[in-house]
Amino acid sequence: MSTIYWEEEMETLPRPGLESIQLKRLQKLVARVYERVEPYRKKMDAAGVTPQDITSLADLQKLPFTVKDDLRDNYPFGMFTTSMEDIVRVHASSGTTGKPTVVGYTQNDIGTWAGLMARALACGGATKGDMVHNAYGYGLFTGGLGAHYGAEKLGATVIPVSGGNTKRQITIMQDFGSTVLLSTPSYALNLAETMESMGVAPESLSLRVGIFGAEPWSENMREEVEKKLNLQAVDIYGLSEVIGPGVAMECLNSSKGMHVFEDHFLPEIINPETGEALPPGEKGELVFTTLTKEAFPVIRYRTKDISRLYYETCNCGRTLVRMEKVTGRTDDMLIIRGVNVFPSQVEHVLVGVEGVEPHYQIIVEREGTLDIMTVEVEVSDSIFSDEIKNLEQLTKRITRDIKDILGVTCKVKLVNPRAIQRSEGKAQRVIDKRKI
Ligand code: DLL
Repeated sequence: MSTIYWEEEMETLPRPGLESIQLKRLQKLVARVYERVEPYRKKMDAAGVTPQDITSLADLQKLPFTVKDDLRDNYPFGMFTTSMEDIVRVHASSGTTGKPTVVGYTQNDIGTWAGLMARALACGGATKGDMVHNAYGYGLFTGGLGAHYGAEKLGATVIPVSGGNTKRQITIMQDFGSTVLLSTPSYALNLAETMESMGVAPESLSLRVGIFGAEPWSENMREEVEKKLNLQAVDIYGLSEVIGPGVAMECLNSSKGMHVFEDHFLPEIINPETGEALPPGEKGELVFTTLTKEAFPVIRYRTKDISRLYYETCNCGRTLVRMEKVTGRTDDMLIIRGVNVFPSQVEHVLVGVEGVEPHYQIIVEREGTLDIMTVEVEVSDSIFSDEIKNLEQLTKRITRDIKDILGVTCKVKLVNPRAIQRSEGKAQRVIDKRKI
């Protein structure tokens, strides 16, 4: 398939040209936040850095990081650069603890975001002629409205279906001829399963591409969703604090992650322990500086997402750096008896085992001083009706694979088909009872 661009000139700009745009935008941004946002000014003063000190992109490292707590401390609107009169929309991310993070947009920001999402959709192969089934949640979550404005800007037809009411969604897909599905990967699986229960064959739908994101999903999960929904699945990344969906997007040719829209977002990878910047190709925590946002720019925002950056030009022609698929967050990582475990690694193992379904949950408890990890996973209908012996073998096989691949001993509990709660947005994969 030939490459589809939304803004070809920007997406294929040779690096020197791109970097010069980035530097100009960065300088403007730093001056603006220093003047208008007290928390930024205070931090920069404490670090002994002024806007005039930013004379090259490397000078970015002189600036202090921004973390979620900075946003919480200034809840709800204390980090906005504009007066509330100029804010036309707010969104919020819930998080698991504490107050939500509130983000704001001016009219220009909404336009920038729509352009970025149009770019992302085109990067994933969507065109004006598509029927876009938008099952990201509408509301305070940025997924629904963010994708909606982008699909409209692209000129596609949007079905603003949001999450939930799954059977009705399938009827809509059939009747309206949805060609592009936008949802979380876990909700895509939920849709696939419901289709099966309704006797709807994936081949009878018109779906061509699925643009899935907002939560980590393994390569095995990609294969599973592609098979079950008869489409090509591509990854989309974003976070509310940076803009929402549309920060980075996988193209149809890439085997190496998602293109970061670098003319708007400056990425860095740092060592999460020391804060030190890491060279290209090394794995660490992703940090973003927004270059074009008006209402709520962020400087060196620590995402806690783990990734790495690849600077080689992609064979799609885009010169934009690629970020590796996010497999976990620094705060997602479970430490089980000294071994680091990411839920997506467990998923990768489970989805590769025949007889189990890609529905699972990880429960972590503490018995005395010992961490106990239990992996609950659903078995398929056929296995479930088999003899006990098969179930025992399956349990042993999964326990062994997890031990071999992750290096951790866990308990495996096979559960009935459909015993694990289905997601309508982001799936809850881990219940850590040590924190309750
Ligand atoms: O999840 C924005 C979004 C909506 C992205 C729709 C893609 C599609 P938040 O609710 O603020 O924003 O959550 C952001 O979700 O820091 C990652 O940990 C995770 N995340 C987002 N996209 C991906 C992805 C939206 N493609 C947090 N792979 C981020 C893995 C992802 N994790």
